[in-house]
Amino acid sequence: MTTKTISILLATIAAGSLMLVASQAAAHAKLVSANPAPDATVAAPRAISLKFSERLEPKFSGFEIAKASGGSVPVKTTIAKGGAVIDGALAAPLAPGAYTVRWHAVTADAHRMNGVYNFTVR
Ligand SMILES: [Cu+2]
Repeated sequence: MTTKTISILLATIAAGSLMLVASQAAAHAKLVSANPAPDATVAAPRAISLKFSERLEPKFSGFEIAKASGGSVPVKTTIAKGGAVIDGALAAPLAPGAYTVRWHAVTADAHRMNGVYNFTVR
């Protein structure tokens, strides 16, 4: 093999693995939208809702909410069977301040994804 042939071969392999990564990523749950939205400042929400790109496994998907100043916030999460939305019901409206949402989502292919975002209650 010439050096040119080898470099073409390597470029082909690199392109192939990029495509593989892209197709695997497409099968993973991504956060599509949320209410309150990431980095938003909102009036005290009664509920928090996260929408994903894929159907989720309800047993293994959910989220927690923490106050930036410390301490977690009780939230009961539910997912409709075959659904891509995690709904979180709050026992009480949130007090003014900064909050962090930590979500975990498992899709039908058993891949677990995690994410974190913040919002502020005015
Ligand atoms: Cu996956």
